[in-house]
Amino acid sequence: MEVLLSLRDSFHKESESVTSLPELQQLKVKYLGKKGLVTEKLKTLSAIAPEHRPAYGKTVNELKQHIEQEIIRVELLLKQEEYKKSILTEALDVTLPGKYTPFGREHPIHKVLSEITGIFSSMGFEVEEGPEVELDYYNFEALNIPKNHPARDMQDTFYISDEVVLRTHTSPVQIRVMEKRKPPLKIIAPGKVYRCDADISHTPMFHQVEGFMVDTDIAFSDLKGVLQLFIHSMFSAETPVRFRPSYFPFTEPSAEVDIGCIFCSGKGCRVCKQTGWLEILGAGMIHPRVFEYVGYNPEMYTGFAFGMGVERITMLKFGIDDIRLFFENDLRFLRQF
Ligand code: 2NL
Repeated sequence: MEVLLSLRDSFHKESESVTSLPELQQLKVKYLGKKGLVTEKLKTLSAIAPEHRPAYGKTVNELKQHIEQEIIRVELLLKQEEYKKSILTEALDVTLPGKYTPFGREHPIHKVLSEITGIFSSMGFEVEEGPEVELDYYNFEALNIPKNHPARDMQDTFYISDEVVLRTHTSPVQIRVMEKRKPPLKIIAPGKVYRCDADISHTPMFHQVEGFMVDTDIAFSDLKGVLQLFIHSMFSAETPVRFRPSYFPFTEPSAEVDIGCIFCSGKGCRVCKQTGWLEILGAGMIHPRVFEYVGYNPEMYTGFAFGMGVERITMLKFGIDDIRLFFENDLRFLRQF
């Protein structure tokens, strides 16, 4: 019994000096482990005189339970200590100034692209997209651009193979839509296009919005009305608009659309080359041969189509004279929009 009492004392002395959880674990093994000091005492019960055994056994068990409880208590204390320490050392100072994270913003080209599609959406046009790597058939053939047409020249088109190109306009999107669906259709096709060209007014990739409308009796006057409304929404309701005869293989008749120069109000300046007018769009009535390619009866349907370069419109809108600024990603330029 005295041995048990001194075991209890020595445990208390040791447990008081424990300063970490691993040390406590070692102490636990020392007393309660398989070969622990208390466990040994239980194993040697048979060496005790039979009349003392019940009392001895009871005391050993009480000692064991006491040590178990003590270990749990000390463990809790140590954990609390550790937590307090971690609060002090890992504390987050909420009064420190935050790290500055600059906001990004929409690229000017994409802003204008969204504005253009927004105006046509409000007129009831649907927005369609299509592949940038396109078959020669959709990019040229079905648009009535013959095999020997200058627009097909190696200089202008990025060829992937004999039959595959990077699209040079978004018209192929419209051909694909017409192949799949029957009129009436009012569609715009915005997106990236590619031409093998690079100088102060050309980049190998740029953006276009094309659009078309097909039904049983669409007239040139519909084209004029839609484009005039677009221009007045995009620039100002007072902007003069002029339709000038032109030529595209996929429209007949064709027109180029000018607006009164927004820099000199038509008086003549460097930007409009003293003409008082700026060209912003190409358009026309869809060529009957294009309708034949997509399986529409040209006797039954008519339609108009138009195309514009987004970079060009953005440059005119903001008075930018070098297209390459859009692609250099100089923040001093981009932050101005
Ligand atoms: C321009 C001129 C134009 C079209 C694009 C078109 C599309 C189909 C059928 C007929 Cl599917 N035409 N598109 C028509 C006239 C002009 O773009 O100067 N673009 C920047």
